[in-house]
Amino acid sequence: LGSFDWEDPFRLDQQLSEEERMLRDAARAYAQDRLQPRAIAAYRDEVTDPEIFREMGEMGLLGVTVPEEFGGLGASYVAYGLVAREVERVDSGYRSMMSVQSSLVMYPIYAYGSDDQRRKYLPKLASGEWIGCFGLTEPDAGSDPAGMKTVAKKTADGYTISGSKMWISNSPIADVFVVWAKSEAHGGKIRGFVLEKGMKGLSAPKIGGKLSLRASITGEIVMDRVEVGEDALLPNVEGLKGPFGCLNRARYGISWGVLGAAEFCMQAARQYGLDRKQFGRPLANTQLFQLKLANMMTEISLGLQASLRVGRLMDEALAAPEMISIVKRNNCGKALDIARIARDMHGGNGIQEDYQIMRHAANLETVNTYEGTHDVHALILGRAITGLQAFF
Ligand code: TGC
Ligand code: FAD
Repeated sequence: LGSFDWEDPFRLDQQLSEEERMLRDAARAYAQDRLQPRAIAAYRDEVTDPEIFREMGEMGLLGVTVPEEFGGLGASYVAYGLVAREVERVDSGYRSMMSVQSSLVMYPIYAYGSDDQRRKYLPKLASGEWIGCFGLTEPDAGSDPAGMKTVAKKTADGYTISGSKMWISNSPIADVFVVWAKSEAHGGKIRGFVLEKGMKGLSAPKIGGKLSLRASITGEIVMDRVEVGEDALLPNVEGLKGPFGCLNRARYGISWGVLGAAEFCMQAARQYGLDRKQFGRPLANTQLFQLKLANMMTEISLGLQASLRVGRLMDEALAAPEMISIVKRNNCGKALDIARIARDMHGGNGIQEDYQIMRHAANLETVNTYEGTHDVHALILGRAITGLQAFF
């Protein structure tokens, strides 16, 4: 029989390729050396440093799966997941910045864009010189994006886009906006457009007062008859499967990311329990404390194996969206539970910023909601199980 490592119960490490291990280690070193020292203040002061995109670009962490000829690494989806886990081990907001740029901006330009669009945008997004955002959600269309009101009207040489998007990560500092609108010229079907900062009628005010994900800036996208040429249209996709194709990738990345945050919380709770004595013995020497740690380790290790399996299937183009719903939903829900319990295990210290647990717990509230809420993913799975859709 083999030995047991509580930090890697199912020997995930052995299931990775050499290239995946190297990228994971580089991402961990960057996240710990460069992001960790900034995270507490960035969250407290609600500051998003655009320089982080440049740094991530230099490290090759933007567009990990995009081919090298467009500035990416051409690496596996498993590698992308491993990067998300390392970045989110520090803060979900930093992972959000990275995954929006990679899965929600670079991916659609790569998968649905023209050659000109790929050449124009991808290298600068990969280097972090340009920052991207993805506008799907609207004030009155969140879980139900088919209800969007943003509209593109045909003009002589392009389109006029009007509408507003809500809760858009990166938008106030974005150079490139991938937005989804109902296009009158395409029978009202949803089409993607690439807009650029500075276009007349385009603005992106910041949403203030967030008590979660404070290191990642969030805003609106307001489009007041923004005029674009035909070259702004993403030519190769039509309908909701356009944005959903991007969401599949981002949701998958999140399934790894949240487990990085959960691992941080579990490891901190374990150390706290070993160091802190009450009733004459370490807290970790009590049955209740050990039960909580055992539950955490079990959920994290099962979640990692599931994400690895889905990632391998993605690399073979065999992953179904429902598989992604399972890991996005379960890993987010479990990570949120783990962070809340770790907060409790730290007693009063658990609410103090230096311990970093409360920040993770608050962040995970957002991650459990965006990219399809916990309940919406249950309905996607319920539909697959019963053949009956229960959204309305
Ligand atoms: P439904 O009838 O199910 O499907 C409409 C069309 O879309 C296709 N489709 C998919 N294609 C690829 N991948 C998927 N996962 C797909 N899901 C659906 C489907 O085949 C169909 O195609 P066609 O050709 O037949 O028209 O659509 P519905 O309107 O009934 O959708 C229901 C529901 C609830 C599943 C869906 O709307 C949903 O997932 N809602 C959640 C919305 C959401 O996730 N929003 C995310 C916004 S972006 C974000 O949060 C970024 S945060 C990032 C960060 O900061 O990290
Ligand atoms: P609603 O859809 O109004 O849901 C409210 C509640 O009702 C939830 O509990 C939900 O599960 C439940 N509910 C909804 N429908 C049903 C149903 N049929 N049956 C039962 N219960 C239901 N969007 C983008 O497009 N781009 C971004 O970059 C982006 N970044 C974000 C960053 C942050 C910090 C946040 C908070 C959100 C972001 N979002 C982004 C938006 C996010 O995707 C939405 O908030 C999410 O999809 C939920 O939509 P909603 O907030 O309108 O909630």
